[in-house]
Amino acid sequence: MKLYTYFRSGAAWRVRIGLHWKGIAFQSVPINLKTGEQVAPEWRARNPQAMVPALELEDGTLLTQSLAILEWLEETRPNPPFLPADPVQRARIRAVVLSIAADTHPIQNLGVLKRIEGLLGADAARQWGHDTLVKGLAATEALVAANPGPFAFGAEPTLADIVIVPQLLNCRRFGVDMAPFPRLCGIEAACAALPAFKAAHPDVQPDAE
Ligand SMILES: N[C@@H](CCC(=O)N[C@@H](CS)C(=O)NCC(=O)O)C(=O)O
Repeated sequence: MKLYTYFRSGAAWRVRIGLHWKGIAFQSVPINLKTGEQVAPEWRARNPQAMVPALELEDGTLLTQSLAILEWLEETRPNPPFLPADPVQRARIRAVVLSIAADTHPIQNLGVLKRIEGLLGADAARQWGHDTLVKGLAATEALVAANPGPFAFGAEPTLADIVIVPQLLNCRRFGVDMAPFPRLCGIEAACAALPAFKAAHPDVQPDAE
């Protein structure tokens, strides 16, 4: 399998964690978001959304959207699982996932920030990114605060942890003060010790700067 990825992309990072977690060998194919490779006609022809990640299967099928790829992984390789058996827990985990992946990440991704910068300037774009992240973090912290640790939903990591960890590094890049989010920082520390999270970290990717 080939993963079209960028070392700093939070969405690609989610999929890298998922692949390592399931023990699936893959080749990383970097798409450099800084130089605009994602909008080049060759890439847009493959992924009309002009984004990473995308996973190319052995038969050439290209899967896009990190959550769709992770759900495909869970369906085709159920062990070890990302999601518990209990439907209520699964729904609660997916709610945390979507609080980040649907309600926070998309409104402060590279394309959005570039557009704000073009309309209102670099300071406005940076402020927008920062404030959007803080609002999202506060909601996610509250959603998991009462759960047992050390992971978001107890003793085992789940899909929620896969999505939380990349988001926290993104927050640090925007200079967000993490002190008000102790539960999320605890989750990050617990995940940092796991091999799948270590292997997927941006710093150890072939295209890391
Ligand atoms: N919902 C998508 C989001 C993908 C996404 O936002 N990718 C970013 C990197 S994290 C990207 O490719 N951005 C390029 C751009 O905005 O030009 C997913 O989960 O896969």
